[in-house]
Amino acid sequence: MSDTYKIIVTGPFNSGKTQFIKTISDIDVVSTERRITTEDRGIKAETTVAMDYGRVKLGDKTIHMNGTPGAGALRLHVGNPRRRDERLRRSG
Ligand SMILES: Nc1nc2c(ncn2[C@@H]2O[C@H](COP(=O)(O)OP(=O)(O)O)[C@@H](O)[C@H]2O)c(=O)[nH]1
Ligand SMILES: [Mg+2]
Repeated sequence: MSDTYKIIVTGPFNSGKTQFIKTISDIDVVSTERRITTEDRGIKAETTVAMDYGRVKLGDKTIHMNGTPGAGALRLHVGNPRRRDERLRRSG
């Protein structure tokens, strides 16, 4: 019988989550990269807006990997409301 695992790859913006999944996945990664239009575009051109998905087989184990958007994007929704409003103003 084969075992199936799911892991969540999470962390701050630009920490290598998407690259990690692309590097170890056996399949073409399902990605949701979109061009950055805020001040962060100076750091990199594209960022994950929904999820990354990849899959790797290790022996008889199948590992599904789900990558989150960077914590900066999540902070827009769950973080300190004052900072969220400030970010929204700055990102237009
Ligand atoms: N030197 C180095 N750069 C990396 C590594 N992983 C990712 N990067 C670079 O770091 C930047 C952010 O990677 P990305 O996967 O888009 O980060 P994410 O925002 O966490 O999904 C990109 O320019 C990558 O090429 C790594 O292991 N070593
Ligand atoms: Mg990413």
